[in-house]
Amino acid sequence: MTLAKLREGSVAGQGEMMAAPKVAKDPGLGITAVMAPVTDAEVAPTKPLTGYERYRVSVQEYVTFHAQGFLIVRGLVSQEDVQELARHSEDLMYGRLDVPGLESPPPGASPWEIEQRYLRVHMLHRVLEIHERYLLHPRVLDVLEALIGPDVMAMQSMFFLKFPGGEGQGYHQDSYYIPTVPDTLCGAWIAVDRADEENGCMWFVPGTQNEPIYPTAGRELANHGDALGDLPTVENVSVTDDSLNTLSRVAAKYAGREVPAIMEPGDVAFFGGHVLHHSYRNMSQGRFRRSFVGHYANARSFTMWGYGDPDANGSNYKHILARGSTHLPYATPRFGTACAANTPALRGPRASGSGAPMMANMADGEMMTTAPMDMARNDPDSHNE
Ligand SMILES: O=C(O)CCC(=O)C(=O)O
Repeated sequence: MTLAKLREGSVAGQGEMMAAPKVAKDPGLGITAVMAPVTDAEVAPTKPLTGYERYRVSVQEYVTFHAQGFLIVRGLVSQEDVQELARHSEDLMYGRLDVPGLESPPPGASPWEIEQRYLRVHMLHRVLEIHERYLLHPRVLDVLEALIGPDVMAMQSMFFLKFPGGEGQGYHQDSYYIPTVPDTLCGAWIAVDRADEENGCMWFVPGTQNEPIYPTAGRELANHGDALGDLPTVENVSVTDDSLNTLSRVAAKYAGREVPAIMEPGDVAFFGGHVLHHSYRNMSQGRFRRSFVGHYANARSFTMWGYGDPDANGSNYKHILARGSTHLPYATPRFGTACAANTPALRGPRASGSGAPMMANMADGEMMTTAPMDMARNDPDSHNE
């Protein structure tokens, strides 16, 4: 992957549409993607999850997510889990794990050299149990179930190791990279370290969740087809220089509204696929800004995203059914992390998932018939009689 390619937006930053090699790495950006195929033969038996208290989203949280395009749920992930991710990040950096596609540090490298090798790694849930487990973290899925569910598919994982001095990512919209139809994409960003202005936290532009997805040249039809008559193209999405990245002009319509997502370890930011966001370089002297990020969609959304597979029947079969059920194909987690794909109790709505009562009530919904016409039906006064 080259920086030029990133600028074109064809693979930019979200690890999609990556071509044939099993491992792709751009040394300049420190982005590594591992694209291991999954076969049924490799799928491990289900490991039940214990010890997680279900998180139930409040009405206010739901409203906030829609009103500002993102929601931060404080302390959603335990400190124990965060510490596991932090320890794991050191194992990855220092080459203590044998991960296909990740090179061990060269002999004699200094800690500084070792820690600067990777800005982020992509899609390791296909090769490491711990990444699968955090992509399918039950409390993260609890929130997604409320925001974009009840049926949830887990599509992408990224582990940011943003070291002091590590680059940011310019304005972008995630659904540009990961289109789904209907468009239900949502990211979940788990803070491993405190993230603030100094070490390159995320910034969101509330209001932009109502904007369409702006295409780059050559991708005009990718998200909205030709339904929007005056949709302009943009250039250099994800590039940090705002004078090149013309999505910054969309952000400028919301001047004064942009906010930093200041987060403590264990806080999780949920952000929809349309909201404009970006991050700056890590300007701190010695503070990492590590985070584990998953991207999800409603499991009933169709997608062709992933690995450059031109299969017109979609790529849903490659993405894990995390919660609920779906009429579309889906994948089962390779390492057996409990989720809807391998645990009937989480499958719903016909099983016992939280979608069950919802679906049952749907069947009972009021019928709107055309005759006989009841003129008083929508007249508020008629109810006072
Ligand atoms: O963590 C960052 O700096 C950027 C992450 C991001 O933009 C994303 O996950 O979509």
